[in-house]
Amino acid sequence: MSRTNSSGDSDGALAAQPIARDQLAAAVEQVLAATPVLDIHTHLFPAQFGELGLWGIDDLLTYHYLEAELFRSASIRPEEYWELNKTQQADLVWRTLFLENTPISEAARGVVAVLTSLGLDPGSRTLEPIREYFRQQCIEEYIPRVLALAGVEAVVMTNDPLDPPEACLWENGLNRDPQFHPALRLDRVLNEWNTHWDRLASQGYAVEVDAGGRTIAELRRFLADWIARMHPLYLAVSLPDSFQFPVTDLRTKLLREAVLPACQEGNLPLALMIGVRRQVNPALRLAGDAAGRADLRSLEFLCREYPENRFLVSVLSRENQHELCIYARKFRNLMPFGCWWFLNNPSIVEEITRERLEMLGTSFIPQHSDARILEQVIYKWRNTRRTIAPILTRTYQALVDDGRPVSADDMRRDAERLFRVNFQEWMHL
Ligand code: RAT
Ligand code: ZN
Repeated sequence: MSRTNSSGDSDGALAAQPIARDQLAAAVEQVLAATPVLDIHTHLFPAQFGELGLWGIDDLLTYHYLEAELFRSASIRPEEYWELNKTQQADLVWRTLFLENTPISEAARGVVAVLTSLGLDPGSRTLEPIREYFRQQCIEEYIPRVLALAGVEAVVMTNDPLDPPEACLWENGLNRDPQFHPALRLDRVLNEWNTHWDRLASQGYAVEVDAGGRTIAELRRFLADWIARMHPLYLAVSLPDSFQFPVTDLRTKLLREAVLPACQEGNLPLALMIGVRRQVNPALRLAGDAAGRADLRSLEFLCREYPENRFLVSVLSRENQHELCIYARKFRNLMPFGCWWFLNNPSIVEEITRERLEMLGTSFIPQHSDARILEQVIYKWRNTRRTIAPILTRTYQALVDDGRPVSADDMRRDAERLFRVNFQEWMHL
């Protein structure tokens, strides 16, 4: 969006005029609707990734957020559910959460919003007409259409070099899709070394289970090779609530001696997603993870002792949010982002976003979608805009009441920082 358009200076002058207090809400909504998003963490893939990319009604309904809800409202046991094929699973989720119950949870309402925005009937008794719609879509054309509907200009993927099908695609060479930026995910390296070091070995790196011998040099070589192959925007890892750094453990060694130097060398940020308690109920598979409060003094140490590194940070526990803002005020190499996973509900997004605006102005990244299924960007970004609009409006109203008028230009600059520019500048894009 430019300040002036074909009608020239007068529009530019108008955009710089104070907006009347009672017009602020409408103006904020307009600006947020018109500001495209750069979605900095998703699990989406472009068409050329084939079956790794999830989309359509059956994937939407078997999203793990909904599976967790299914087991609360249906009598089926997880073991029985996993025996069903995907169509049967989706039918069961639909019947249970959308027909026998009112779909009011955030994840269920999201499916309703997606169907509505695609012109489909969210009250359909059967999924067949909905499935028929998705069968007719050509994925290459459908992806940009969905992103446009969501007001998303591009997304960042989650790319795992130790996932064999994905690694194989990268090794065979991929055409870069400008709407899908890579991010090199290191969970298997940093959290599951014991069970994954041999995958590095099978890619030709002389690493050892106890990280002895040439492991560190070889891990550096592995990272350098994958950075050269993927051109990721950042390296990333999710970490447990028990994460401590530095301590005498393998993760500290791998982070300190390989990952942090690799980030420095490539001038790449490291995204830390802290506070997940993986598999508290393994029977639920992907839906079996939980959250816990972390000790953010480890983050303080990282930001202070590694001033040349940049850290994009999301914390999963609601209780950690305030400290995260405080640390962001101390360390400019720390960029808080998103209201992650269990936090991505309007009530909590509102609380966190208000806190961040109050403490950090517009110098943070308010949200990422974490979409796993393509169409989720539609509802996740719609809900984000809907939640943030009144918060920004109240903020501007307070500013006006305190004597500083607010213009459309101000709003646009703020929205662009929040939805795109903070990330782009952080990435040195
Ligand atoms: O939000 C989610 O879908 C989680 O399952 C995780 O993927 C989490 O976002 C992560 O990236 O680890
Ligand atoms: Zn994620």
